[in-house]
Amino acid sequence: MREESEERVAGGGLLHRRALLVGGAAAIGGLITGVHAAVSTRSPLSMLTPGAPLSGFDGRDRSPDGLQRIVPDLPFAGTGSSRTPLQLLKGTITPNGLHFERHHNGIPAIDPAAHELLIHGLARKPLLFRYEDLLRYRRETRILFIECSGNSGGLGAAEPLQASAGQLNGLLSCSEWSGVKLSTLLDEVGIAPGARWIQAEGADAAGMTRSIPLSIALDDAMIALFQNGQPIEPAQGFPMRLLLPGIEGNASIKWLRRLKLMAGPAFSREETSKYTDLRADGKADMFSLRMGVKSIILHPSFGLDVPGPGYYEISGLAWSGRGRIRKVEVSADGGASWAEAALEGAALPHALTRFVMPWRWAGNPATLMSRATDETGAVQPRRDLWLAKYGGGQGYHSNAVQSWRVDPTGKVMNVYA
Ligand SMILES: Nc1nc2c(c(=O)[nH]1)N[C@H]1C(S)=C(S)[C@@H](COP(=O)(O)O)O[C@H]1N2
Ligand SMILES: [Mo]
Repeated sequence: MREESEERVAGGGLLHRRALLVGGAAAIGGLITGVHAAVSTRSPLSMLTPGAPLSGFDGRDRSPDGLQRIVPDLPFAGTGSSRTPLQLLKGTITPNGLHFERHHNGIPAIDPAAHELLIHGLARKPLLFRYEDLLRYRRETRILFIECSGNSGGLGAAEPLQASAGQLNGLLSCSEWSGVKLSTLLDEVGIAPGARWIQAEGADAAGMTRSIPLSIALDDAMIALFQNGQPIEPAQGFPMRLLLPGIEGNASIKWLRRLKLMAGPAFSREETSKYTDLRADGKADMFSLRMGVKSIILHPSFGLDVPGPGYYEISGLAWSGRGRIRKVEVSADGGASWAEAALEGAALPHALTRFVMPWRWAGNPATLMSRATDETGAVQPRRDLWLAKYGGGQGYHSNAVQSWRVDPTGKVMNVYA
């Protein structure tokens, strides 16, 4: 696509918007990437030393309004996770300073001018892309959630944990992400015959690697560069991360430096020893990548008690790795009866959707539950049915219904109903 195919639509150099479809500035303004990779996979410094520890709020301990990530006491500063205080937020977007974090060896400090993304393996023409190259490609912008597959793993505990909704479920955040479609870059390198998987590697000291099927990479995978309008945060993978809509967070490799086209998966640590699902029959499922349909009630919830009988709005979030939320039902009698909640705003695919249910509380003990259904018809399972599918200790992909008990004083507790 060069000048001959450009169509002027008005004076002063305006071009038909069709020009955007062919790849943006990178394609029209002349290919500025296309440095043929002199395949050097020498590890950058950021891979050789542990990175910085979990952030507080924007690196500070506490914001004036008390909003901060939920940060645990950890024996090792660089590995672990902080959580989004979901119960204190409205709407569906997570402010950048409150995005949950999961680092396996800290946050690397990466100079965007020195960072390169290599795409190689079963590629016709392996290429290195600099950050500034990627900025020139046609961008897409999507609102997407990221959920760690270890989120809500505490639901498997023998006794219900008494902790806030964010503490229990806050390995979940949702942002507006802008970046380059991975399929655009794969088009440029040219996929060689036999390529079926892509192995992605981060430039952190964990050298995180995950394999994803090529079908996902070609469908809706993105190289994210912006998070809610700003360059993505260091904690979220600055200068670039892989972002796989609806897929378990672990596979969205941060500080992305390498994508290798392969015939099969790499069977890395994170897809064999970790992030597999032990079934009740003793076998383990690997590559169970898509997150299930799920919802949580955030208000009322543990720590957000009900002051006294009266009118309230039960509110929470629902989402699914398989697309849009179709409906959310709420029960106030422990699952004996259910009714459909209102959805706030449009239900976007692979994004958080807020639900609201009006509630007149008479002051009797009440057990609140929510149950989401997605556009494929999948329904969030009951806890006992979910547990029955798995062997002991399973903590990944927990999407079972959670219950809050409101006692006559209005105190809210986590219960197994
Ligand atoms: N390079 C790299 N990518 C990574 C990780 C990591 O430790 N290193 N953690 C993964 C895990 S387990 C999750 S859940 C998500 C978390 O993304 P976030 O920290 O932006 O919330 O990043 C994934 N990508
Ligand atoms: Mo994770």
